[in-house]
Amino acid sequence: MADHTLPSQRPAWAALKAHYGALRDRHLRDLFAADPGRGTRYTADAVGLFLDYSKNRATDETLKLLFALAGECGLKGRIASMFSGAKINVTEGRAVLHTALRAPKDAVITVDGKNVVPDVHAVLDAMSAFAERVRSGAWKGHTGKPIKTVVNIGIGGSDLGPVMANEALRFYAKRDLNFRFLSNVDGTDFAETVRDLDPAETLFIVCSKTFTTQETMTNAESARAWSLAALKDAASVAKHFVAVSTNAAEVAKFGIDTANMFGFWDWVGGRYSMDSAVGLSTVLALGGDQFRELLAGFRAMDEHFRTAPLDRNLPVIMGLLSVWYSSFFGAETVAVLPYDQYLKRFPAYLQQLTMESNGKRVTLGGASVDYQTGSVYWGEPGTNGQHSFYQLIHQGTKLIPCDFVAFCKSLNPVGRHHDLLTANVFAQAEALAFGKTADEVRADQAKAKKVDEALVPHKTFPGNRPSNVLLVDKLTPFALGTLVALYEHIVFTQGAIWDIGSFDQWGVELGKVLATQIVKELEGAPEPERHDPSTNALIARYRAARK
Ligand code: G6Q
Repeated sequence: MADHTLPSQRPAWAALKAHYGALRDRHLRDLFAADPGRGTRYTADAVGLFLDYSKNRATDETLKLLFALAGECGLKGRIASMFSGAKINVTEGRAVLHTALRAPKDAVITVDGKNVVPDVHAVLDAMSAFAERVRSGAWKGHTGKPIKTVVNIGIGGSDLGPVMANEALRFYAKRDLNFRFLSNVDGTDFAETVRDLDPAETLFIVCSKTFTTQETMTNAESARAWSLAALKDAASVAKHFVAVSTNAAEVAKFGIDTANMFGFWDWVGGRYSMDSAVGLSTVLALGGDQFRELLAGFRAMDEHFRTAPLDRNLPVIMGLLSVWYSSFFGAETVAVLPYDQYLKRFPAYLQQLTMESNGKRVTLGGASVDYQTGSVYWGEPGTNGQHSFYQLIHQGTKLIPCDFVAFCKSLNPVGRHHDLLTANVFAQAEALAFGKTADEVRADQAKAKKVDEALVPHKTFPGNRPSNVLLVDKLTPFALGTLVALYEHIVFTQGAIWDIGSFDQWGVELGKVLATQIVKELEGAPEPERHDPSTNALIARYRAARK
């Protein structure tokens, strides 16, 4: 029998609550003054990522209690369970094995008695071979021209990872192949995506695990019509459309040759799928070898997460600290601030990974939680964000823990740019933690001979705002793999402590069902009102406007 004791009923939780009372009013300035060694002691280094977590509102006692909570919640056992292929996605009765997508060829991971690793590698090999043909120009479109533009049609987990990876690894990509990503059911997305493309040189990847998602299938059908209008031959579909899916029957029905279908499995969740066949656009951009480098990065972090002691385990440390802020300090958000322009879509990618996974209000056993769970993850690349929302993080009334991601080396060294960029990371983390006291403001004023007491409160920075700094040598496919896997396992750690199901997403269902009904009411003959008064009135107004 699974133990469904609420984590809030566990001894370590009670101890943390008491400890929170004692620590709440202690300032990071005092914590550093009392323990200068924390600046180098509260660090961890693994698989090329260096984590400085010293600017967190935590002490040795906090960490001891958090690790005790992890022990009481069975974190280690849960990690082992995930890696073993156990069906830990209980509400869907599925294994959670994105880690198998990057397992080495000789690994054995069984689901329902079958080793899944050979199938993973067979798909990888097929993707690499296909990518090689497209990249070399050997794959020809219907009129004999090579492919110039690849359009990935997908949404959610079948879009956000590929988009993020396309941006993040652009430096390594084949530049004469263009990539576009079509996701929104808004016709504008379709129109703007294809407006200047030549159908004879365009390859569509219809990327959908289920091959039934309304947005993706609507876009795919419009793309097929657009392509056929120019190429005028049903046989052209096989040259200009390939599929990424688990649903061969629907793929064939659409007219795609199932020889050009790249499969994956029900044990890969959408938001954990960028390193499965969903990454086909990434393989096309990078080639098979560099995609394997990305997978090696994921795998290195997997091994670290699975084997490192909890107190040196990056995802565990970061996951536990985020629980500390969310469930004890009541912090509602986490800002992820990558100081690398290539990572501009990383926060958007993490939004889905974190919030679809841990936006849950009942435990695995179905009991309502009595603590805060998943945080709102958000962010923008630095330094742009500094000139926008950082004000609120520094001087607003909300506590917003920040994750800074920085690189020691730039992929595009230009003059002093990189030192300036990196100076800003360190400066922001320092300012957030230590702030500026009223006396320091007064001293500045005295020095400048511009004493103005009225301005002092406005210019005071309270500080005591926590952050992590992740420092990486440089952004490579391997490094990106480690970073994504880091956050996957942070999410896992949080979910394990909160005892919630991180791998289902029932919350997206209701809106989908209602939309399917409402679209009929928008397009068909008038029907009797069947919704609440607000929805009925909106439907009537839209119908009247469309007449
Ligand atoms: C991810 C979600 C969701 C999913 C999309 C696309 O974890 O389940 O974002 O990826 O709804 O689904 P399909 O790939 O089936 O089209």
